Amino acid sequence: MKRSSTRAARSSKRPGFTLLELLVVIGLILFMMTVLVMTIGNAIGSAKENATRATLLKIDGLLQQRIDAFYTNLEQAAKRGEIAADAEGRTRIGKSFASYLSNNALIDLPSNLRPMLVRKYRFRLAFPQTGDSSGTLEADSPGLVLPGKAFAGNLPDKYESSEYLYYMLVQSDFFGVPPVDDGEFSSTEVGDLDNDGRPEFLDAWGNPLRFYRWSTRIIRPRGLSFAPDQTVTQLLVGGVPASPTASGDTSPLTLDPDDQLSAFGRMQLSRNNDPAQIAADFERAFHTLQSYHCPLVISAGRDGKLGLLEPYDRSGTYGYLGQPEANVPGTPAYVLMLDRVSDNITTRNVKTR
Ligand SMILES: [Ca+2]
Ligand SMILES: [Ca+2]
Repeated sequence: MKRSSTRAARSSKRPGFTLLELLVVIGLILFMMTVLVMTIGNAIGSAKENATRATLLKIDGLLQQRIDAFYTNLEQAAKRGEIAADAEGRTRIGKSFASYLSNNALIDLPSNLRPMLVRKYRFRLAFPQTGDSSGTLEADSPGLVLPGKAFAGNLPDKYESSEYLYYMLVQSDFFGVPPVDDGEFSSTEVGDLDNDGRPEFLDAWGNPLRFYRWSTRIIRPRGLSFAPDQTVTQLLVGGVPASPTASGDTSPLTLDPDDQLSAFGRMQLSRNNDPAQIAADFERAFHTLQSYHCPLVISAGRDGKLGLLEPYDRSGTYGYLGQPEANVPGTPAYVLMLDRVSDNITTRNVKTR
């Protein structure tokens, strides 16, 4: 009797699961669900990355076409003597830049270097990234008001450079290059998220792209007196040789493509002037001296965080040149900046990723 009751007790336990078995099963299910969710999440993430890459490649091609048109137009203007006249005549560029240089340093600028300033000034006007209409040299686009609401009273925002990019490619005739048909871009690539009547380009996560005309602070986040930051450069600007090929060679990152001999950068502009002040003035009007640059269109990537200051930022922080949020390697802020920047997709790393 005792024996059979033990057997019955045993057999009644058999069909059930022990607590341990249940926990193992629940654990397995949770693990599989996590893997599934991560896989789906990654697939969606990669699809968005690919879509953003496609948008950037398209924009890059159209932008390059307009940059080529700009330089062709410039060469023609130079042949007609307009560039030299512009430089010599101290018209727009002469007046504007000279007002930045104390003691009218432009007078001491050798005449062969003056056309370079005219080129940079015209490039600035042709490729605006902010819309300050105050008419000062800081204003990228004096007189240019985009279709849509007027600028008056509008504070610059993160949409602005992308709106200008859209205007350049889709809404304006650019040195003989006709505007692109707006059907070229899908409804997910273009939007007006800030409701100001001016469309902007978006990445696949719905964030505005950013446009930097000269990205010299990405190359030199600490300014002219420090060496270029190879880490940030490699992450965002592909296709630039990172270091000298032989000792004694100049790093390509320290060369202005408009001034391969660094004639302007090395020159003592005026005997009475402080070279550091002139470098600061040049950076305020154009970009960091003796630095590689290229136009850059950037998506903040999957995390939606740019890691760089905004293209409209001219508050002494060099956002308009792509200044990273932190610039001293080894600090926690720098590590955070690298993390934010590392998933960004740009027109210059899109092919290498
Ligand atoms: Ca808008
Ligand atoms: Ca990011």
